[in-house]
Amino acid sequence: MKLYTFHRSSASFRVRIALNLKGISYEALPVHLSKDGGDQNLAAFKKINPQSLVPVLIDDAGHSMNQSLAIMEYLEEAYPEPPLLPEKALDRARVRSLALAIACEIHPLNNLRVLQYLTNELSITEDQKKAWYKHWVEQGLAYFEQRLAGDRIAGRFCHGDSPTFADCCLVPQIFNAQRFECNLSAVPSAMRIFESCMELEAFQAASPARQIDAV
Ligand SMILES: N[C@@H](CCC(=O)N[C@@H](CS)C(=O)NCC(=O)O)C(=O)O
Repeated sequence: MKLYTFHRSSASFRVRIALNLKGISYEALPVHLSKDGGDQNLAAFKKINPQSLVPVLIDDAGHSMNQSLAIMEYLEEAYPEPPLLPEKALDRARVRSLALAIACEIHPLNNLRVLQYLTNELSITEDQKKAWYKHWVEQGLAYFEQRLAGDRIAGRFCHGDSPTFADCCLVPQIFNAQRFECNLSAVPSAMRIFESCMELEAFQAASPARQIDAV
């Protein structure tokens, strides 16, 4: 398999974790998002994903797919072991809901192109940009924390004792939150789970610093 990825891209990070947890080897094809206008905006990459976003996975048979959660669903169906979704329908809904709380409600507001638009088109300052970022991350993670505490599902990870899609989404979001110096003291359950995940090689190997395009 081949994965178009960027070391700091949290959506790519989710897929890297899922691939590693499932033991699927892949070739990383780095797309430099922040270099001179961004390689994602080059005509050559637009042919691969007209949305100009990573990740994009090319499977063994050459099929191309984008959207990290859709890629993870594909991996789950095509490579069911080990499962990254629980068995029961209700539990699967919970895990997907936690994953989407990050992928749909936090991440899109703080994506590179959104931050660039705020700076370049709306002329906000660096401090205002950081305030925007922190606001949406801290608010989104507070909701996530409430769900974790309220649902009272025991275990080392978001749902029991094995990692799921929810953990694949949580860990990259915490990395980004740390990079932007968000206050994480209000999310102790999320941080406990983050630490548990980071004990696993699958998560460590997927982290930005371990990627071939890390600088
Ligand atoms: N919903 C998409 C989001 C993909 C996405 O936003 N990728 C970011 C990196 S994390 C990107 O390529 N950004 C390029 C840009 O903003 O120009 C997914 O989950 O795959």
